[in-house]
Amino acid sequence: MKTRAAVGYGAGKPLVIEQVDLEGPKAGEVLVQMKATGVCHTDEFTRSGADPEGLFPVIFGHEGAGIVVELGPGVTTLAVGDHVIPLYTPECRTCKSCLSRKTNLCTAIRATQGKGLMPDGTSRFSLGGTKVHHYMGCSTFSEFSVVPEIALAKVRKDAPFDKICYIGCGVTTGVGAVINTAKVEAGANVVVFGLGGIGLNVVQGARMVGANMIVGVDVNPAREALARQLGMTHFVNPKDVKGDLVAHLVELTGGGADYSFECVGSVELMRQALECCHRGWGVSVIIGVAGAGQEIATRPFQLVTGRVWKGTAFGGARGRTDVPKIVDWYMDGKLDIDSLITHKLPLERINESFDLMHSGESIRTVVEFG
Ligand code: NAD
Ligand code: AHE
Ligand code: ZN
Repeated sequence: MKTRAAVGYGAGKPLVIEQVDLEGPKAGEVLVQMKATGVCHTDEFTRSGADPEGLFPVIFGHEGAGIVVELGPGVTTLAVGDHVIPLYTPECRTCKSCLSRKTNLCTAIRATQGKGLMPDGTSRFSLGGTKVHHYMGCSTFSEFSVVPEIALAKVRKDAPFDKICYIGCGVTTGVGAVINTAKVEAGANVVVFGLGGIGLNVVQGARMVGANMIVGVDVNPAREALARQLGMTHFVNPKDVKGDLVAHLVELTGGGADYSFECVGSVELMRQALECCHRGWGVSVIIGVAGAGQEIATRPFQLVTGRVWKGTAFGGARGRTDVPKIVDWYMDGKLDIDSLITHKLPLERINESFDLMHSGESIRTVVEFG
């Protein structure tokens, strides 16, 4: 079949809308009609050429929602017509990682996924006979995509696609980082670096669990109002701080953050996020992803004196189990998604979403498939 998709041909190049050839689902795979997709900073990270795993040509997108239209042989847990959210972190429930109960990082298909391929080592997408890569196992910037069964969360049918697509990455990552990775407790003081599509979900996750201070740090002053609406109690613009930002945050939080989160992708901020944590127990969670060749650094003294550095992917969520619950939280009014979706575009204008991201105008742009 043919599918309308935004194709990335090379680092830094605008995506091109094409009619791409798509093979049907093979064993254990499912054909999904995408109804909506968010554009995450990670799509832009890879499009820009910063991702050491980046491959071209490729169909980006990993924050989608859609409907099952065809099942490959052996698929038993989904039916045609089911509403689904693709998962870049699958949940096979049988690999060593899934069975460990210590991580959400299912390893069943990570090797082929990282090469832009389906689990059998081939791509379903092609153009004029040339292979086009899948992206993070999802490729949601295509009206139709083939996704492994273990990488699809079945969700309720009354939830709007143009909102719940965001649960496919940003919402789950931010809220999950608070609940699953940091396990923030009521009364804790939290510092969030970066109040974009991820950081604002950390803020609302921290509010949900009853955090005391929720300090937001961002160089964009326009982020303050929405962050306060979601639960931020204090705003710090590093450009307005005279002297050292870390010292300022330690003083503001009465000795340091119990938990901090880096939601930008800057190795300098990752260091500041760790060092603003409380001596003896502060935990800093890295969410942002940094480009090829970049490394984090701190004095070992920071860890010797009890601070803990952690990282999280997809907020530590087990997608097939947790994503349907997060959809329920949204539908029950416990999570605000609507305020964070600031822009909507048709697929033909998807490149504008990257401009909106860079100018700081958008939190999330959602592309709807008409
Ligand atoms: P975004 O562009 O929406 O938000 C980034 C925010 O950081 C913006 O508000 C921007 O103003 C702010 N910022 C930039 N420089 C800053 C600085 N020096 N100090 C303070 N604030 C600064 O991006 P996003 O979609 O929220 O993604 C954030 C990061 O998280 C990216 O690196 C993305 O790739 C990563 N990410 C990781 C996961 C994961 O599972 N670990 C999931 C999704 C996204
Ligand atoms: N390819 C990058 C890694 C990027 C990365 O860490 N991705 C996150 C999800 S970001 C979603 O917006 C992730 O899931 N990581 C776990 C994994 O297995 O990739 C690089 O730096 O090589
Ligand atoms: Zn993402």
